[in-house]
Amino acid sequence: HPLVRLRDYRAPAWRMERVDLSFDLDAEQTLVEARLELRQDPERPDAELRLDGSALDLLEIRLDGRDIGTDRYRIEADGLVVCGVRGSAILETRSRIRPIANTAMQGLYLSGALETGFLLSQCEAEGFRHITWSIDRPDVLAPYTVTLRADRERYPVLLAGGGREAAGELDDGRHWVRYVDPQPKPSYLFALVAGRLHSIEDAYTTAEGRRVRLAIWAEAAVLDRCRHAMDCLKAAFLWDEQTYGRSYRLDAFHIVATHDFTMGAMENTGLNIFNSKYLLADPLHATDDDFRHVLAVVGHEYFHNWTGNRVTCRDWFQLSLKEGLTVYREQEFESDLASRTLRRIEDVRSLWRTQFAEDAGPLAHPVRPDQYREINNFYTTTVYDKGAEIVRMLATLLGREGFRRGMDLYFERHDGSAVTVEDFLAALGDANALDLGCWLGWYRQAGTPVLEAHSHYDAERRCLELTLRQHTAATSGQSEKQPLPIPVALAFFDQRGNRLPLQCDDAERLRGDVLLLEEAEATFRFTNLDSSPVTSLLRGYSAPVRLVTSFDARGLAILASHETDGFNRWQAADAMARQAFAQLLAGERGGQPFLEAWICSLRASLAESAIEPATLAEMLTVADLAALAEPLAEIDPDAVFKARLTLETSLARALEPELLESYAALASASAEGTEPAAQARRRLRNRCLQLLCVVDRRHHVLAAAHYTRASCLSDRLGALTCIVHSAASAAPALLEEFAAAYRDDPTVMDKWFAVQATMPSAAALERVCELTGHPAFRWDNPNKVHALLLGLAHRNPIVFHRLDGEGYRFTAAAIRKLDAINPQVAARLATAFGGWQRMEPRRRAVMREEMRRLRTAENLSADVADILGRSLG
Ligand code: DPP
Ligand code: ZN
Repeated sequence: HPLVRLRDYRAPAWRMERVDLSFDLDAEQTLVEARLELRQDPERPDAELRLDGSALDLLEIRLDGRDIGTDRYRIEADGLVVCGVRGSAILETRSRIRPIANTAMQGLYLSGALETGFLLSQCEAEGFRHITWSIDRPDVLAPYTVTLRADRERYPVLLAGGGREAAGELDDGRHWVRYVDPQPKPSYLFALVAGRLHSIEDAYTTAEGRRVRLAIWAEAAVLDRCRHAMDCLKAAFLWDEQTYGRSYRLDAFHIVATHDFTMGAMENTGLNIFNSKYLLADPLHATDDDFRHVLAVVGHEYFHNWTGNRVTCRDWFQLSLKEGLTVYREQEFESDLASRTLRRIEDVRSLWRTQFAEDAGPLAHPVRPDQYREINNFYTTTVYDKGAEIVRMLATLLGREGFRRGMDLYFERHDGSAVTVEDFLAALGDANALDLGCWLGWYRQAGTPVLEAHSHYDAERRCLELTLRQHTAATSGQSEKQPLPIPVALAFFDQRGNRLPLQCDDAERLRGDVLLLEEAEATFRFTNLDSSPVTSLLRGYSAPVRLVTSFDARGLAILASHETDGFNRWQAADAMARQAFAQLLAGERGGQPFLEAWICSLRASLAESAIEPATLAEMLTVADLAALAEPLAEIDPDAVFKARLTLETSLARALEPELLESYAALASASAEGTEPAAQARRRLRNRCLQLLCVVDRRHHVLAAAHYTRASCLSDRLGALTCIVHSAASAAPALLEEFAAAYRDDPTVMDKWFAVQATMPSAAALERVCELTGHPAFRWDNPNKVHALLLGLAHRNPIVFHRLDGEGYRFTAAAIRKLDAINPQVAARLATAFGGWQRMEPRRRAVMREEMRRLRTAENLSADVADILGRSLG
């Protein structure tokens, strides 16, 4: 694929002003008629009319109502050029596509078996060109009329975005339905679904007085599991009205669940399509985490209605404009409805282990990339999660009301158009009489800024000088880095854990509890402090930076017990654990002040009645291997594993009686409902059980009983994980029993695969290899591949990085096999090699060799070639 550059952007020479589509649907072959009303930019009279399209079998083509011959058009690899057209044109095409052969799942494809499955589409980012000829770019918006025709028996339900306008029967057992979506939209938001689906229905009356029909569609067998999603959907409608004053403006909102989806979900206007794992939830088939993920993703896709659909992106470089912003909105939605602290801890954990790693490796790119070869490879944690962090910082800077004013102006100015990150910053700035120009740096600059903090207390003058310094290391293609605006939320505590005043000499720069660092280095003086305070920095994780400071065990222990910001309380405990880990890794002998302080704090927290159980559960969860390895200059996975095991075992051993006591005290949690408080208690109880299983095999009996008595999947899976991951003798039998019980449940079987893929033992590789032949495993199903193969490559470092290289070879072979089926998924798997440069030399060499070999494979997709090319540099 050619390189596409942001700086080469030009507005389209031709636009589609209306799109009329009609489909004769069938899994084996579908006929697509497209009628496009096209208009040329009068400033560019010489621009040829070029339409995007690939793998389309063109049957007929008419220009302004007349057939045209091959002398008037030519078909290229990925497009169709019509010659000699000026001003305006009506182009009609008729083409044939083969949904059943579409294993890449972009465009129109089949979910499930030929006889029983259903047809659905996925168009973001460039899937529409696999359905018909069009101008397939996000800055071309048009109203759509869509007519669907199909056999009534085989495809009783026919859905598309917009309002259902008419329907009827055809004489040969077929029927038709017509949808009109009058609100201009880009082609990536087009969607259709056809098949035997069933729905649950509800309604929501908006603040603007519109009654919206809500429907969730799924296979009959799982319909009951859609209730939670329906509740979440109504909550999302309400939340966006209350928080942003934004209502839905169409008459119907449909969601369809499928097991066969490359992404998590898709926000098509009026017809969202969801991966089942983010939609279906009941206590027997979904974990508590699943319940929260459904809430978050249903919210996310709904919020795209305003941030993404009504205001869309000018080009794909601006992807974070909709994704970063919508992830931020989703985070706040979940935080308001469930646990704010838990969501924040989870987001930051994932940012550290995944985004920081991406930003430190050869695949690093700015939140707004400046070039790409394959846009599908830019649906990354950087674009999504770092993008969300930028929006969060802006919201912190502007305050609740200022941010809302800015968003109001953004919607007011840009509803119905395709815009850029600059437009977003301008709206937020203009609404608050601020120039936010320097914030563009966060979108343009790759790499994680390091924030160094040093403080000096002057007892005589009762003041503290805090020096903050920032720098960002060079990343590939970007050697010069600028200082960025960094909001640092902070608090001071005394030795007994009481809050101390926060009075800054430079009052201008302290707003509430937030200091804004704008330059490479600045020193701030805080006064009126009777003693040297314990400083709590980056409260709520106010900026996505790597904090470097001289930690002391005493200070961290005070924060881990007394910080009133739940996130920073957790962060203090995590920092102690990381310091202890570093000492263990370095093989330091003698006293272990951090380890002791950490255990002591957790013992006290376990005894505390006021602490939120979810926060406590997270404090008891040691960072995973990837998160612990991430800050290291050179990684030896076996050494990291060993040090982590020692750390966790030390904790579990020291707290065994307390863990047993808490476990027993929380006994009733299993049978409680799914509201956040009950979920949090179960989380804590499962956490206690996991630590107990680490410390002593005696406790496997407890885990076995936990499994048997479980009245929800969270507990059952929690127990299964404990047993399998601690290699208890009961593991094989229990795994078999679990598989027999959930054989027909794809979403639960995914978890069964994942538990085995993440077994902390080198032998997991042979097991995973064997599981690729299990009847429930399918190479053509992205969820199965995620659970088993990405589970191993991305979430099981000691197996992926086996010193004998077998983990790499197995994964490389899997990439080759998958690439022929679904290149997007294969490319995701290939990013596991992205961290090669920081591995110790032996593994580094093998990884590079494996990538080089893979690169020479025949028929490599553009997706995988792009990842390998950038990884190797
Ligand atoms: N469907 C994906 C998401 O919502 C891409 N837009 O993030
Ligand atoms: Zn999204």
